Amino acid sequence: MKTISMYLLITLIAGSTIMGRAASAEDDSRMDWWREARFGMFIHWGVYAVPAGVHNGRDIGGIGEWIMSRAKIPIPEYEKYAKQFNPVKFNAKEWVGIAKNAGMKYIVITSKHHDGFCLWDSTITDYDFMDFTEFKRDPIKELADECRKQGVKLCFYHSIMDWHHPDAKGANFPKYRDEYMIPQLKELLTNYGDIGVLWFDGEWIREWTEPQGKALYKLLRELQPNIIVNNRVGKGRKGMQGMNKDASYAGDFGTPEQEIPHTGMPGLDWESCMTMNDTWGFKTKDHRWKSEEKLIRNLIDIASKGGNFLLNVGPTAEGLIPAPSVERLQTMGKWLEVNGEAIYGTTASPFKKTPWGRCTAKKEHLYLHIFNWPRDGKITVPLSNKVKKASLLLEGKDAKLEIDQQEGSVTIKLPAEAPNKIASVVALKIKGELEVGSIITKQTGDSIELTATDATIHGSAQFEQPKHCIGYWTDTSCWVNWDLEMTKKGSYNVDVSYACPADSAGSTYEVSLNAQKVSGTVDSTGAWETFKTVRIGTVTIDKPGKISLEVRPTNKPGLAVMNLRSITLRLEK
Ligand code: FHN
Repeated sequence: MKTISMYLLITLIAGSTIMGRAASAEDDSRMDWWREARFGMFIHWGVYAVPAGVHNGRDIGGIGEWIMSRAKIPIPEYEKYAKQFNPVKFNAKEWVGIAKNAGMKYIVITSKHHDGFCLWDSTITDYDFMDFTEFKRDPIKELADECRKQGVKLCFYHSIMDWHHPDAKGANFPKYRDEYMIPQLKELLTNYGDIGVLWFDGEWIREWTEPQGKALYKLLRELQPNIIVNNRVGKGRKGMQGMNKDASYAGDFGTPEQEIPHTGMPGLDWESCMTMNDTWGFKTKDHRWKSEEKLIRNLIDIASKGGNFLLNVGPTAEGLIPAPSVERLQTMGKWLEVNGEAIYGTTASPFKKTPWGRCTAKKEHLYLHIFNWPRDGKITVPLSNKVKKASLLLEGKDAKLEIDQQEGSVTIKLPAEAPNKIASVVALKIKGELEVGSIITKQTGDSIELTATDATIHGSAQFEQPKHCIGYWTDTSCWVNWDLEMTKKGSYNVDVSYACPADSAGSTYEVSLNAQKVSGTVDSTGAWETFKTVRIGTVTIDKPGKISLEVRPTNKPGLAVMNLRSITLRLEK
């Protein structure tokens, strides 16, 4: 066995930075299949499927694959579960078929999870199926062959943290890394054909550092130049769950886990991984399955923000993908059979706001995924392009839809009933370069409410979904505005709805429209979640028409300016 010195590698690449997005166009084309795929299957399968959440008759809380740590099971005792791991019902053809029929284009399987058990026949350890169990098969080899046959990309999850290996902690870590982990990764990248992605995890241990991650990334690309590697090869998780926005991390894509970042990660590749119930590894007693509606809408939501969806299954110790997972995947596959063109190879929505659902884009097409079927039978999008054709994607023959094209907007007339209650897709074929306008909030009564959802944020603040506010407003150069249309002249009170805890209070800001300005001071409301409305002044509208209202911070003594929920202009009586 040849040992590679990581220190040598680190020295060689010292100072170089591997960005979150590949540098050259040629290098970037490596990502093409992955960006086209949009949907993959995560498989968490290992010894933990044997206890399946129950140890010594006790239900162990938390995620199933952590049972060894959560129940503090000593290695020799855990190895007894490994000895029993005999998945006689494992059938690679069936697993790959389930993924393929679900419309998933790649499979990421746990070659080794934190418990250290290896799913492939490794010559570097006996702690694998072939040497340690009665099973005496190499499921990774069987999956690799089957994936090739069925045209699904095989990818490996691999845990840097290892609870089984004696050297994987403390001062001996370099020995584990150089004599165990790296040779094992070499096996995985040389014996199983082309591998799509190496998906690292367990990188948070203190022994692992960003320079080691960068060196490892380089080595993997030498072994398989086209391989794609997630950001957890380095310390990519820091900050917002795997989304390091400074893009100076090793790896090719960000890995938000169990969440969909509200604004996606513009300019970066990312993939949300998610469980179907509350565990990654199989647990007999976890029946909290997400609905088909939730899963399909998550896939759409992620695509509309420019990301991939890696949806997990946790097969049993016998080697079966649980029936509730299979049923959900079948439904997703059926939805994709009809609507797949609106997901595969698409990019993020060009619209800021889509109250009826979500939007994806691809070349000359925009796809409107309608979640909330409109009662008035139409939806309007702020689009200036000529629409050559509008149609509803249907099983069999798509239905052509009538449109009303005005300057800067297109209204699409819809049938009374949604063809699919979860999400129906309208495809718009447009002419020329995309020209999207902004949402204009129109006054309909004596007041006009400008909500956080409709705001345009200039800078790093973010829309926060559960609180429905503009938050993370830590930078005073960041400002927000709304485009609005006033229909009545008069004097209007300016009411601001916001939240701010005591330790961040005291910021000042200006609300301006036309040439008028009113200013406010942010007092404590008690918490970031406790909203109150205050009146900060009056402005005059001399004539009806379109205007822009802006909010700009002028001073920020605390952590952030405020959580801004809305601004309302109320006509004075
Ligand atoms: O600890 C693991 C967990 O068991 C699971 O594998 C997930 C999947 O992304 N990753 C880790 C936590 O971030």
